[in-house]
Amino acid sequence: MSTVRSTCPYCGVGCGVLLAPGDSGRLTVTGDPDHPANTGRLCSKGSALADTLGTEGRLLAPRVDGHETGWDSALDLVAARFAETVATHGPDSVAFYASGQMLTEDYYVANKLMKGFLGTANIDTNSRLCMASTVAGHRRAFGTDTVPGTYEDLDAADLVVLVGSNLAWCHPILHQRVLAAKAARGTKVVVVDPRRTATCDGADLHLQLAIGSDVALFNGLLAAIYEGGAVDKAFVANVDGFDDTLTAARCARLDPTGLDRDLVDRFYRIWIGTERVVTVFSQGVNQSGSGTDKVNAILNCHIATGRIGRAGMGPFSVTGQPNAMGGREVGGLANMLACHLEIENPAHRAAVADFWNAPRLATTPGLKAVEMFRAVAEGRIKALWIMHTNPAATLPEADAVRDAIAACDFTVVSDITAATDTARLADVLLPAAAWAEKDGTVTNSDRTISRQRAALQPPGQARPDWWHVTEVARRMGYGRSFDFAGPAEIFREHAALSGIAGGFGRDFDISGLADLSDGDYERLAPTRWPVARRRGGRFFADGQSFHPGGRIRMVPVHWRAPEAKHGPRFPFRLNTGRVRDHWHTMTRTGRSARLSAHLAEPFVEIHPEDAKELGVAADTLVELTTPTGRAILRATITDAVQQGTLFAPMHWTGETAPSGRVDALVAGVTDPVSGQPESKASVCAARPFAAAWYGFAVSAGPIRPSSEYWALARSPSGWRAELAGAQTPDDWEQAARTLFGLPQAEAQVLSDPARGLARLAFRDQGRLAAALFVGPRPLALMRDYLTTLPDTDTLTGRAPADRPDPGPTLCSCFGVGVNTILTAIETDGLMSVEAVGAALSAGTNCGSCRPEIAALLATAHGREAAE
Ligand SMILES: Nc1nc2c(c(=O)[nH]1)N[C@H]1C(S)=C(S)[C@@H](COP(=O)(O)OP(=O)(O)OC[C@H]3O[C@@H](n4cnc5c(=O)[nH]c(N)nc54)[C@H](O)[C@@H]3O)O[C@H]1N2
Ligand SMILES: Nc1nc2c(c(=O)[nH]1)N[C@H]1C(S)=C(S)[C@@H](COP(=O)(O)OP(=O)(O)OC[C@H]3O[C@@H](n4cnc5c(=O)[nH]c(N)nc54)[C@H](O)[C@@H]3O)O[C@H]1N2
Ligand code: SF4
Ligand SMILES: [Mo]
Repeated sequence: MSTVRSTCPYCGVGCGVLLAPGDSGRLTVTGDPDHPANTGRLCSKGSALADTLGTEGRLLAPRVDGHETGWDSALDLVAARFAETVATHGPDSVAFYASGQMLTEDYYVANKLMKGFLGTANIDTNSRLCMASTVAGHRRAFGTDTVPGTYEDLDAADLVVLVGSNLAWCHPILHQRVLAAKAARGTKVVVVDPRRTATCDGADLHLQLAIGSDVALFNGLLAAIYEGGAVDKAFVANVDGFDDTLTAARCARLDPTGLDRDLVDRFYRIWIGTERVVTVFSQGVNQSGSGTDKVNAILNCHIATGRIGRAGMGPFSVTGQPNAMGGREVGGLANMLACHLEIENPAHRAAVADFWNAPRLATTPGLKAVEMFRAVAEGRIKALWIMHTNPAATLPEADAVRDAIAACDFTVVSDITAATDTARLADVLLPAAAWAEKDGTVTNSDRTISRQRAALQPPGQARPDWWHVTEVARRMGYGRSFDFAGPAEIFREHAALSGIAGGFGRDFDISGLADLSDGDYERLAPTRWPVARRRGGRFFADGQSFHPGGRIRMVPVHWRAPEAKHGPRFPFRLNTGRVRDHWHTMTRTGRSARLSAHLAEPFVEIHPEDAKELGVAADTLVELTTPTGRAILRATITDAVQQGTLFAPMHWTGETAPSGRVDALVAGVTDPVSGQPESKASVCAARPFAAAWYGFAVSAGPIRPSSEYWALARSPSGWRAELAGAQTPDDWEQAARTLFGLPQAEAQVLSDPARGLARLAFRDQGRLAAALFVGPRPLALMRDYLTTLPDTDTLTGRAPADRPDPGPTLCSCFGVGVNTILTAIETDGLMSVEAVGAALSAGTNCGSCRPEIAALLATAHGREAAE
């Protein structure tokens, strides 16, 4: 095999990668120097992609009711049940729940089958939880869902404002581009986030506003733009809604942001005084009961100043998933048709029906994600197909969603593994080919279409997602319309349909690619759309929109408080989001020991004053309750969060930490325009979890915990687990044997029941098989050291004298711990991130940990200065 060019399957930056055979047949993954998104760089997740490949844990054959079967019987069953359900209960009794991680070709056929042939628009996607508010905001302003920004704008900007975006952890390569611009041209960086994040470390200003108050902040900016005489009158002359929008912005009496007035004025002055300003926004904006209004509040400021669609300026929604954009292009949302055509527009419908030769095209919008799963719960949807997403863990009110899927008459899940909260509930499981095993295209945040290419054979019977869909379509009698030999054919059809959309004056037109040969498709280089026969170039600088009449619209918006209301029973507001080294429900990143070392268990950030009042000590466990669910999480006491607010990451599931399923806590409240859930502002109560014991386990083999709290992760020599329970077991040795599945192994037990301490080691043929440490309080252990011991012949609680405790891993590429870095800073007098890199290599590969190293330097030198 020679080197294969492909695209990273994680975030919407869409970095190019090179796949090449490495030692012992393992694939190596490096950055593609020729890809415009990353020019060779990769973040920690991209750098560890090779760790996540391999057949362990993969779903290798179709399963019906838990039993392996062949493709024919599984596909026949799916086709028969969907056909039967439509025939008996009508088209709207079936639904498809898709994903912004599907390839464009997979997505296109799923959308075509549902909307064109089954006759229902009940196909929605996890992008509803992700980008829907941006889509709705763009459509209100521009008449279509067009992202005006490009990555080059970040390089050319003099001010980058990051609103509700933890760019350093969630789009690390873009963050590095912003920091490079800062170094090269002095670009100022402003972060607008209720929480202090790693992104704030490289920022000039952090506006730590109250959760949900962004509309007020940007309405204030619009008023200041007007009062400061910064309106671009020539541009606004061709804009609708200016006066009403300004009036709405200026009528606010209240300031809900909680921000210091001087700080806000400084921000307004910088924004107004800097022509080249890019306002980047992400989930802190979208995932809100007023998400669409937040989007328009931001767009309004750029439109009023004419700072849009020109080099170095514009509003810029950065997409989360690798193909969130592609999904929007094919019409993966329940309220879109295809190629940015509208389901409510009869002319658009007629054109698509004609192009597809569709027997019964859906005529009205379908159910959006949250409504869709409510319809499942109520039995209105009786057959459901879930592809490439894990809704039982990631939709709000996740416990109710889990129950709904379990109770659904017929559920099909296409996944690469059977070990997910959703796959465990399926009637039929279809094995999917994974990244690096399949071909297709994805569109990144700046509209660049890139190829994903296969470098490996799919294991067992796994087949690509597009094939699952077309085979079911064929069995339902639609073979002629789904007779695709491969992704290239699907892509050509999609590109041709986009030409029809272009004929209607739509933005998404890639008809210039409709005649690619298979060879051209194979070689397709990263290409930014539009690639039209009619027109190309940038959008909106000419003041033209896609509304009838062609004028851009400003939209009057008013601040509203988050939907869920505080009260004495639920006094906290719960914010949720992501960590640096994990991807969503961890079915891939969780397989990598180095990615699991950065943050190995679910946690909740809680302000020191709140912790004191609740009696929560550092590293103890906290029980959170909301009107919809309950969770137990590790307390991280920090003033990064504001008093009265909590932050918890979304990544842990029934597989990795059943009491840490954060979406069980999140209310199913949605934005009235976009239907996107308010995932960052649930009301919540907190109290200490009364743990009788805390434990830490390492093992060469699988660990099977059953205590009230547990969190499982991969480690360099097998597995590691954090444990805690409300009741102390009578016999630790018996409990540990069950935990490790080691009924026979030779045990070494040290226990001090009076003090609640126990230490157990199990040996197998002289080597350490597993060990368990127990204490009455959170355990101070050298965890990163202990995780290296299973399968060796040592066990001491302490690191050997010649091997100091490295502390928690910060740099996952080189496995460098916090203590190692702090010691080097102190003993070698290191002053900069570069100096730390030169001494320890930390931060010199992917660079994702550089903000955290900078924070360590600041703390260490701050401490010295204080001494
Ligand atoms: N490491 C990693 N990277 C990822 C992903 C991953 O799982 N892991 N997932 C990808 C996906 S799909 C997505 S969508 C993106 C998400 O990327 P981001 O949106 O950057 O990530 P989040 O952590 O969800 O949320 C961003 C910030 O919004 C803030 N926030 C909460 N409420 C408000 C508010 O009312 N106003 C403002 N201004 N801010 C608020 C939170 O404090 C948080 O720091 O990341 C992508 N990249
Ligand atoms: N509380 C809270 N909840 C959130 C969010 C938040 O910020 N806070 N963020 C929301 C956002 S922005 C998003 S995007 C969602 C993400 O949520 P999900 O999409 O539900 O999470 P993933 O873990 O990415 O799920 C992807 C699934 O696809 C499987 N898979 C991997 N590769 C393939 C393949 O090639 N084919 C198929 N068929 N399957 C495959 C994986 O094993 C996994 O089960 O979560 C949302 N939920
Ligand atoms: S920034 Fe990281 S996760 Fe995102 S595409 Fe690039 S390498 Fe992949
Ligand atoms: Mo997302």
